[in-house]
Amino acid sequence: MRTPTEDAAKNTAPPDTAAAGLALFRSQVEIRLLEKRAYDLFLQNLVKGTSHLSLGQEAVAAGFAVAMRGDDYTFCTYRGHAHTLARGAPMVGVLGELMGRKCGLMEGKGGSMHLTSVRHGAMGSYAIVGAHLPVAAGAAWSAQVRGTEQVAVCFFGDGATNIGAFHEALNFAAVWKLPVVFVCENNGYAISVPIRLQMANPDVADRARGYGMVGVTVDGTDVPAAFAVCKEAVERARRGEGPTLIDAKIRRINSHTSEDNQLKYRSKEEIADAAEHDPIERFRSWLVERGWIAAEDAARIQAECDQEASAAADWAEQQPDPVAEDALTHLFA
Ligand SMILES: Cc1ncc(C[n+]2csc(CCOP(=O)(O)OP(=O)(O)O)c2C)c(N)n1
Ligand SMILES: [Mg+2]
Repeated sequence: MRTPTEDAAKNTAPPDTAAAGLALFRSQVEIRLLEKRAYDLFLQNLVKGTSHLSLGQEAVAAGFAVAMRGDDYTFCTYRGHAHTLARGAPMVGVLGELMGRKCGLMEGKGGSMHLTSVRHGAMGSYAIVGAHLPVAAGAAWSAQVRGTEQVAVCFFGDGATNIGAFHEALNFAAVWKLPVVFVCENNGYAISVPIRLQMANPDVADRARGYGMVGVTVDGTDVPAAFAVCKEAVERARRGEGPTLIDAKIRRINSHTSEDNQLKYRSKEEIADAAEHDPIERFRSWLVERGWIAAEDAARIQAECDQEASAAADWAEQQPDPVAEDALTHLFA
């Protein structure tokens, strides 16, 4: 008998058109340059509180966004700038929110860890580890009941796989064959705790078999491979064939938040190694080798995205803060 994991691998395909390849590239570059800008703003004390960057982790967020339909749902964690932006939220809305300005996605009242843009299907960033997995299953159930063929994609870290809600959500989704994709962005750390101290079996996809769903492991820094897995999982859900658990092995280049010193828990060599596996750089070479983009055009896209992030940051910085009366808007009881 084929294992669910083998079945999953057989239908995957890398981006098969230059247009899909370029969309993936641009999305990742936008995320990278927006986050670098966000870090600069943090150092200038313009981003209040902390923020969780995803330098080196962009491929999975971009891969799903390109593979998804506009009305599909995304649920992510506090490390959610990438996912929200990739679904189409504007840079000014994201940077404005990080700076607590009224032009922000939630009018400056949510901040970095709660980015939401319902209009773009980005149904929230959740700061309670694992809390959003049952919520994503619920959204998928709603789509199933309504017969809309929408898919919910839920992103979380390796640390979240050891929370009770992980088990409840995956079991429920498998029993009901819900159109949901569970994506573990496995960067090998929960803050400073390495994966070997978190779980006896570091291969998260192995757990899928226990729930009776498809499990797939992929190198999340290999953009064509990751995109293929994203696309197949979304299509499987849309065909009514149920959920998938993806273990995307990625490397976090930055520290856990913009505030902690990662040298306290990992070596300079390990950080340098993460930077060497930069998915954007690897994918740029892949596109150039295929003749889908010229090196100058890749550089032009990078310059355009950098300019866009700068302009968004400058504009947002000039915008007003929310006022006291705004505290009472967007509430329901
Ligand atoms: C229920 C709960 N417990 C603890 C925390 C504190 N906390 C914030 S981030 C984090 C680590 C999560 O690691 P992981 O799921 O691997 O995600 P990553 O930050 O690596 O993307 C923890 C324990 C929390 N926010 N929620
Ligand atoms: Mg982690």
